[in-house]
Amino acid sequence: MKVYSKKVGLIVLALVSFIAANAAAKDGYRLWLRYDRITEHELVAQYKGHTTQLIIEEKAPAITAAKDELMEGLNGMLGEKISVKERGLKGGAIIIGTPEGSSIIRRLVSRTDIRLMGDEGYIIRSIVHDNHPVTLIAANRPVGVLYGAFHFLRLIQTRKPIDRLSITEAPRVQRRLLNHWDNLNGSVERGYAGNSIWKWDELPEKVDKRYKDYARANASIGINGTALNNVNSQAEILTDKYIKKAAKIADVLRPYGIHVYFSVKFSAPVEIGGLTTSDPLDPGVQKWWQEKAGEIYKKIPDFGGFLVKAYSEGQPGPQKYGRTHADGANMLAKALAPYGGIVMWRSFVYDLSIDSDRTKCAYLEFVPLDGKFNDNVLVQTKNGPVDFQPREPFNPLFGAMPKTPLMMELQITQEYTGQARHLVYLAPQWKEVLDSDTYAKGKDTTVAKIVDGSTEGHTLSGIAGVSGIGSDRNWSGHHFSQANWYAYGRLAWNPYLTSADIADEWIRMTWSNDPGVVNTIAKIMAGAWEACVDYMTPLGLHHLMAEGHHYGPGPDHVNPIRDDWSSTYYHKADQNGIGFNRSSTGTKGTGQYAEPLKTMWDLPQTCPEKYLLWFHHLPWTFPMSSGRTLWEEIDFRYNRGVDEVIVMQQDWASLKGKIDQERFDHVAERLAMQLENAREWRDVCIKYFGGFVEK
Ligand code: BDP
Repeated sequence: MKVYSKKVGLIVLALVSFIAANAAAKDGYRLWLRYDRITEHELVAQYKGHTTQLIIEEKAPAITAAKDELMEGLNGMLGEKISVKERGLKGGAIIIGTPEGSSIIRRLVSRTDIRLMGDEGYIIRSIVHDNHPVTLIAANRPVGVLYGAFHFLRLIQTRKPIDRLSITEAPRVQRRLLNHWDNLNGSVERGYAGNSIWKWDELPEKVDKRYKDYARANASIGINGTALNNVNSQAEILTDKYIKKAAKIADVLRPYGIHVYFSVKFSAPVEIGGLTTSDPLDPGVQKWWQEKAGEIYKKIPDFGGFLVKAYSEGQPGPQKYGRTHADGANMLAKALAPYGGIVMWRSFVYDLSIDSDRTKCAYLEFVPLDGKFNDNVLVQTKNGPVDFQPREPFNPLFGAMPKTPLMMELQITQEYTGQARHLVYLAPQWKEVLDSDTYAKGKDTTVAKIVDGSTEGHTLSGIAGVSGIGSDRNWSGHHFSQANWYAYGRLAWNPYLTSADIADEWIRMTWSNDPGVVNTIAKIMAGAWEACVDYMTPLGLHHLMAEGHHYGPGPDHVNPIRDDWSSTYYHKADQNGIGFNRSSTGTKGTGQYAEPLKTMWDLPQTCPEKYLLWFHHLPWTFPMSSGRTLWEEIDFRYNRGVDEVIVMQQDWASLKGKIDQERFDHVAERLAMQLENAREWRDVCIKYFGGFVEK
């Protein structure tokens, strides 16, 4: 009887923990840090052989964070509590630490080797010590140890061997930021996953537990900075009240190596400082910003700096006082310099009085300022010259400002790519830009090499992703939008990774290691972006979306206020043809690119078809490489896009029963919506453009 009840007890216990694990597994909250129990027995035995104990001598917050993560991850995946101690090897051990804090690390890893890894890099190495298998995770600074711990966990999460490791890793880009377009009232501009996760009204008294999970997720992919508020900024973020609130967030993020930044409003000295001017050359204004910087650093000693959208889309800027972007940026940079802060000054400007072709404006305004920015200023530049369209050629500023570190801005939130309703894996889009050769300094001067600073030897380098994170339980709205957050972080760390490799990691960590599941999801993700380009804006078309929400199609949209907020401005379709002539016979936009791109893109015959209507206005009968006419090709692409979504849907359906029902259903529902939307895009655009074509 006793035996029986013990058995029942065990079964109940097992059932309860199974249900608990599954409840947590289903809603997507844990992102790619799921740490579910590994069921392959042989693998478990192998992993356990290397992970019976964790040896740590240091107490730095980032090392404690690494310890907590390793314990949670290993316990979760292997089902056995790892013992943590300071010394005394027995069985397979993981030893983590820095040469400063750990005598064992000092003994077992050469200082020179570690030094090479820089401030954030790490070494993971398998050795045999005292006859025990040992994994060393060593770094110069505690945060490197934390990054190394996440890497080590990722190996197990993706079922890689861990017995003969020899890994050295260091980030290629120095500042790897998320930009939250979060307003202080809790709303998120272009956010599709609920409200802001920053609960300003509760802070500083109450600190939401979610901030720590946010920090863990970001640290796991190497993100080391976050601009907390919208680039369309409110001056209040700089008041004592908000600095105190932000300081609380910074306290939670600090152990995870994440620095807090503010988007600031250029008119803040007038709006909240009681001054009559915000002129950057005015000594009173300069003093105000210097004092403000002092106040911030008192409460947030590792504050990162300011992000600024100036003189763009109604935001105030130095131009009001007859000053330049450089005058404005340098004034702020001077205020931050004593504390090591930086300014990220955006180049997202398009004043049509400078040029009637919007894509040319930023170049014309910023290139003359090259060399005029202070050392702690980055010019933050969107991947393409319009605005995060499904596909754009790279922004011509990349390569055109050699003396200035250009920070690249990508959009994780899917403003123009179906928001949180469409499954669109954006890493291929970002890779297309990063891998683009600018030819700025001869062949193989890729955008990635400009962004990481290697082309000109800039030590300051940066990349920013407009966050898609919100208060939704699954953080990103769509389970697959999480992949864009993940991929962004991995590419920010190393822009030379491939989108397929990143997808493979993410799928294994987020969905399953079952090869069938991995292959199917990988296939869906690999084609998703091109499908979206096909059903929204094929062949270089752009900015065809409906106004305001930027979601559905609106090729006929004409904005009465601004020409360049109209779709017709971009496609210029008429009886004679379609496309924006930016060639030397048109706006001369191609002239902003280096040779041989300039010449190649200038002629429709040599311009890649993916950019054809971006640079050229062509007759509907223009012959395409497929043998079809341009009009037939447009029609073909729109239909192909829809067909691709149908295939994505079928592929997804084949996963039924192989992944948890809750996430399966959620994605299936969204795919149905995506298909409906794709058809709408096709039908509306084909009907509208078809109206111009002579039948
Ligand atoms: C556009 C968005 C707008 C942003 C702007 C920006 O529609 O909400 O404020 O970019 O980047 O994509 O400043």
